[in-house]
Amino acid sequence: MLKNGTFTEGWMDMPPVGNLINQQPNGWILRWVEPGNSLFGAGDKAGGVPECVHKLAGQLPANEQLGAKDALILAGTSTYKVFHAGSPFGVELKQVVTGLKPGSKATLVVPILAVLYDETDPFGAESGVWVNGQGEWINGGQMGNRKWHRHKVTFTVPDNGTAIIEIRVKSKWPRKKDFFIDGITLEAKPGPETENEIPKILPDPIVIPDRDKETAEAATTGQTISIKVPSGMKLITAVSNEANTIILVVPPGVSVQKS
Ligand SMILES: [Ca+2]
Repeated sequence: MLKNGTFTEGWMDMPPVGNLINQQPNGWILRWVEPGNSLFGAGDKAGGVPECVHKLAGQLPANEQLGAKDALILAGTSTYKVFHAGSPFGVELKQVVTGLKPGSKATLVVPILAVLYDETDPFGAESGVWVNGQGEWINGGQMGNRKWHRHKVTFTVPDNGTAIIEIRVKSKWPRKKDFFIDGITLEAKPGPETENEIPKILPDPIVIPDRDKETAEAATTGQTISIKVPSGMKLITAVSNEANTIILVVPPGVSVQKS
């Protein structure tokens, strides 16, 4: 099931970027778009690395506490904040949830609040949520200023019982923007216990909305390779995004011969 949707279960410090030490919440994979790179496939580029940190209740004024009028905390005693004072940026939080009941319906809700600072461009800030590649961006004009927008994704759990969750925020202009994320919930049914099941190495689609999708689609399709596996050994396959490349992982003591 989903881990640490409340941002109360600790974090790991990321390698410093200058003086900045970002916090990767436990249970999540944090990444940001490197300055100079496209903001998730758009024509706009990141200009800086934003600060990605937990804000604890004690660091917020009374009106921003849990349950208060302008609450920035929706659950527990902390909230997750992503912000930059003057550079475009893009950030992703990702989590792979396994062990869900195949074929069942599940609902993910991700509340995100943007502080727009008098931004006039509705696309100046955007946020979005994807599950197994399905989802969409919502722009700042739709989100509103200092309002919790609850991204809701309802999906059918695939055969592998897995939900790849991707939460993204981006700021397009060299102007100040803050995002707060908290109170993430996944309503889902657990799958049957699978003690001896062969683990599946999952293809990671790295959902890239819009334009840079073609990298994934460039892979050659319709080809078959054959591989001979010694008896007593299992074969596990996965799909990668690398075109024209076959990656073979073998146990110790096994050598590979290319025919
Ligand atoms: Ca929280």
